Amino acid sequence: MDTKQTNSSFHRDGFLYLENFFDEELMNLYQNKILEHFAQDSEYKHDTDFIEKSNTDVIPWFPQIDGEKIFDVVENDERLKNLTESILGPKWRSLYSMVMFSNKSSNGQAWHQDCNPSNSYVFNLNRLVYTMDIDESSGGEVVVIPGSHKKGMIPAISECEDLEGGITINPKKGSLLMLHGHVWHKVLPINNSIRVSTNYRCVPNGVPDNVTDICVYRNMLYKFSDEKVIEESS
Ligand SMILES: O=C(O)CCC(=O)C(=O)O
Ligand SMILES: [Fe+2]
Repeated sequence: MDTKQTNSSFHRDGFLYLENFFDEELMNLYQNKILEHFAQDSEYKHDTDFIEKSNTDVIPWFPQIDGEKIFDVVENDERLKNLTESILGPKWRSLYSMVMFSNKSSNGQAWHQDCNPSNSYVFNLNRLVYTMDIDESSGGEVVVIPGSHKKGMIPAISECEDLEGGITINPKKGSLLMLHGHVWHKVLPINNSIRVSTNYRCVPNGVPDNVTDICVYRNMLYKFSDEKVIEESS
């Protein structure tokens, strides 16, 4: 892997998608653990107001907090650490890993930015690992607007009906998607199967741990820790 090239394409586009990054056996172990967990517990954890307003239909799980050691393997992967360091620079920090589960025929995630873009140095990096193939038939493809991490706040719905210039990624099992927290992105509705993704979030040196506490949608800013809409945009 040419880290100079991957680094410059990440900073130009706000994302980097790499297929066949993780081996199949590891992905099977992850997927089985995830399905086992959600077979027992697929209650919504977000409050209903949030689900309705944000149009975000995912159920989170923090496997490392639950002591699931297998989820340390990606975290400790030297290639992933090197790639992260080349993008974020020295002294970056891991925040947590979070599995996101969506039921069949659910809504996916509306357009958003993971955190406020007002300071270009203050952002999170998502390192998304896909343990199953996601395509047109499953639904749940990821749409990203290249370069939008440099364009500030995502436009309110009244400013323009739809956002132009998105590219659709169909993440394959074993792939890695590095996504800048300021980039405008969404997850399309889920069709014929459940959908899971696993995110290893991290931040550059100096960025606070709670950087993703306020998420930016086209209709609002939402603060997770208070479970409150803090600003509505029309
Ligand atoms: O599940 C995905 O593919 C992307 C989810 C997302 O928007 C995020 O992790 O910030
Ligand atoms: Fe996101």
